[in-house]
Amino acid sequence: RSPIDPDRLKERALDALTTARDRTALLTTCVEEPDLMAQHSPLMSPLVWDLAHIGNQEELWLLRTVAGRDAMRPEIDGIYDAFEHPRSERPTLPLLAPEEARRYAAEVRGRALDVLENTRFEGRRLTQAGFAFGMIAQHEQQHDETMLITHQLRRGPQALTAPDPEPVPPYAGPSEILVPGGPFTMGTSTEPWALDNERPAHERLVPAFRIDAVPVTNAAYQAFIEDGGYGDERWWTPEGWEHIRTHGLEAPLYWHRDGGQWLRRRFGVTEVVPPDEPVLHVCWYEADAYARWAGRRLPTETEWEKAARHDPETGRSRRYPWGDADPGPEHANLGQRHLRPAPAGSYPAGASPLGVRQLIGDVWEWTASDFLPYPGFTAFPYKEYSEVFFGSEHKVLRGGSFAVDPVACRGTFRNWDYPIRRQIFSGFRTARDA
Ligand code: AVJ
Ligand code: FE
Repeated sequence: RSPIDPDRLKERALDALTTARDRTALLTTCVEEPDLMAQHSPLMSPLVWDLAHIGNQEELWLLRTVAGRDAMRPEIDGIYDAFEHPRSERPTLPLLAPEEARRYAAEVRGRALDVLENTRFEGRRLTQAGFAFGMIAQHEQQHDETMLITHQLRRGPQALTAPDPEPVPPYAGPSEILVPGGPFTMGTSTEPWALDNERPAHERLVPAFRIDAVPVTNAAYQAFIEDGGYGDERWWTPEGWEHIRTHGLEAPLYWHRDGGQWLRRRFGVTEVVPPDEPVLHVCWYEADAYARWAGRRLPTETEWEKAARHDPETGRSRRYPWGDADPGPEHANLGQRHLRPAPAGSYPAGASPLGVRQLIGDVWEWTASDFLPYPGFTAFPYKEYSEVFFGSEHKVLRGGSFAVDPVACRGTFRNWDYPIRRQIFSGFRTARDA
């Protein structure tokens, strides 16, 4: 049984597409044209590539695949195929100029809304429960997060602003929470817009473990730095040690020391690193080393999801830590409402039944696990979303960040990246065997 009212799915699809486009518009109008065309880091595409790629994916899935229309501009498909050109090469391609890219994406959207109106949310799997529309809204929001990453990498004056999260009293609850052992249902077969890698629901047996009640904070991470953590080989995997030595890493990305204190650059503004905020912009190797230094370990992906979804009273897995209701502003810091994580201990209304906080939103949380398919996985609707990334090269991140919209974030949602990446909005929490 789907927790989402099927009669409202069309309205939700329209709403999700509109919300995504508003965000895209903001991220691509708050800087001048040269900043849209520039490559701010070889890790990222020019913003104008993301803009037209968003339109091109929407055209491909909603206009051509769902509605059977002909290609509007077949000559640009190759340019916006993420697999044809690596990000570092994209500035050299004959990209649509900003105005042209905007017009193309808007034209696709106009037609896609007609398709939405005329499509029955049933029949073939692509249109069942409006999946294709939900998938495209999620795709756009994922690129909106990618574009925010590019904004953070960009040098120059502040272009984006948002109110800060509400201050909260320092977190004073238990530092870790015992999650009892026993079976747990991981993944989903009922969430209508869940992507292929979240499916199907399946049972896993999880031994009891303890997990941090809140994400690791800047203050805690600074203690690791001050204790010489980056210079002590004992805490690092061989690959991690090699990586930090080669690249001279000694603190999270964007941090620099100024006399006795740590400062960081955040969307064009330099500030003192706030002690109570979840640590941000660490790679998997750093998260893993911190955990070992603390006498702990990263949670496995299964443990993370059990902490987030398992209701010990009913044995059921919830959609979110707080229940089945969609995320509201009282539950989690999502959707670029704020441009930073909220202090540790925020959102008590978003806690899991056992009291674990901030699992959803704030920072993506590195887990110990490789990105692998669930038993019974089938690629849908295309292998290049998940399947080609399965294996030991990528580590799983869970829970979403302040930068991701609720449509692309839930208890089952899986993200992944290379263990060296830290331009993403990544943090972590630690765990240990019970
Ligand atoms: C799921 C965030 C790893 O950005 O590479 C966007 C999302 N896939 N377009 C990525 C995605 C295709 C993907 N991540
Ligand atoms: Fe994409």
